[in-house]
Amino acid sequence: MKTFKSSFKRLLIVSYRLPFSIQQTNEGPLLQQNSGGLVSAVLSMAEQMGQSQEGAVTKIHWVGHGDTSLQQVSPSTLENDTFVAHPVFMDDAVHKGFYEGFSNDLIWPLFHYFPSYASFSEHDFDCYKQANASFLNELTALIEPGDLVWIHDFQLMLLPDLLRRAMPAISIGYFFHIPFPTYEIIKLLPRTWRQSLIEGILGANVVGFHTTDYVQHFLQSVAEVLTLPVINQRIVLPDRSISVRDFPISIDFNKFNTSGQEAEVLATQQRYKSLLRHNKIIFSVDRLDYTKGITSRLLGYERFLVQHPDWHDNVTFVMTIVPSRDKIGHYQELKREIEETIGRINGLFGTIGWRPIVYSYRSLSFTELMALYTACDIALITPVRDGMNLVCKEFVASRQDHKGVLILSELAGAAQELSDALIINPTDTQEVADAINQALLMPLAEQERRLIHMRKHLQNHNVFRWSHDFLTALNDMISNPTDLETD
Ligand code: GDG
Repeated sequence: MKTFKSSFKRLLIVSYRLPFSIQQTNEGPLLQQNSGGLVSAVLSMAEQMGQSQEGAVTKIHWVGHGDTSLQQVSPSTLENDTFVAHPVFMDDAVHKGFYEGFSNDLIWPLFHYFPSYASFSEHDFDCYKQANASFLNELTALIEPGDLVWIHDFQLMLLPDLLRRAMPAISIGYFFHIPFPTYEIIKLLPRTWRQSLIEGILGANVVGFHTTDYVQHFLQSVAEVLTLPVINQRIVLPDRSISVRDFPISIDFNKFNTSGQEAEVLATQQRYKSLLRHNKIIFSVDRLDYTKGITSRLLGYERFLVQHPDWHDNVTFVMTIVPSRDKIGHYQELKREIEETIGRINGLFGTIGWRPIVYSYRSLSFTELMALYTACDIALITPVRDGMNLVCKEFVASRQDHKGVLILSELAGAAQELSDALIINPTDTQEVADAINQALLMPLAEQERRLIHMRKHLQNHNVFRWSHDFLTALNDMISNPTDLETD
């Protein structure tokens, strides 16, 4: 693992979600740390940043939205060996307009190219501004000279500029986790909104996206909205410049590579294989979301079953959907559509002894997820738009046996890196059906060749490299704020 040489004192992470939640137990409230990608990356940064002069391990401060469970516990509970959490509390109505409204009902659909799902509300934008200001208040109370602030994602686009105005000398990084769309989409936002959002992001010293396409789209919007000069991917302001670059997020390769060998995972995997009568297994797991291309995936599988009756009874599609935002109309509609389609396919093709699709609407434990990654013959990942998509990377990393085929949508950011997958367009039903057939017939030597190539890439480009590269770029930018040489 590379060591990170920093010139800053403390790292402050800011994201909508905190890295842990509170579980109520008989012994009182207990801190439960999440295990997501960002948390792993930041944990490794904590290790790399090493120890403070007093010998104590440097703790990472994390500012995020505080839900009601956090309101009932004392601040001293919100700390463990690695993190100190700083919850941002806000009025319920403001939170609703900020999170459910502006973030999830406008920015999410718009930036994933679903403009017809976007709802434009002045009230929600007002809440978004208030919520970003609440994050600013928490931060300014916390920041000490020499701190570095790393802000994440589309819920906090205004925060970098708010912070820059409050503390002009502070070092700010900003990373955007979803696609940044072309200017034709940004142009749908009212003029003053798009200007505030772009100016908001430009408060940072370094702005990161998953792919070079998103970088180009962002720079195009900067040029259109603010007419600022761009030299070598740096936006030039009178007093400083801002570096805009791609930093493809990744996973903890070793964790997924080794977890597949754990006894509990192996036992679960064997149980699944025998329950599915050693059929070939196609697997997918996604949050319930219209961006994930779940319906077109089902239609591709249905076409495959129509065209290849020889595979009936010999293949099973294990589809897991993780509940998400299911109080929102579009999501309820999507769930109904998915479940009707699954019912129709199982009704059409199923027999007493064979269900073509085994569907569950719940979250999997890590052991179950690993068992399915390692048991399946095909991972079928077909978003119609996805910033990156970590599931496909996790599948590849978990296949120490070099068996299995990844079918991946060209509309996922990950497709730019994982070109040894079978790359498909998810709306092309025939292409999906053909890819399933091709994957089922693929010789083991070809599966191995493709997987080895992708695994090597992910081993070298893991989540630790992602955070290391981002913070190094930020460190360099702060050391040379006006140097316009290529990064
Ligand atoms: C956003 C962007 C970008 C999923 N189901 C279960 C489960 N998961 C875990 C996976 C994976 C993560 O959740 C999902 O990550 P994705 O990247 O696929 O998607 P988003 O949550 O939409 O994330 C995305 C990402 O940010 C990072 O920048 O890649 O494009 O939309 O780690 O393993 N984990 C368990 N059970 C489940 O049922 N245990």
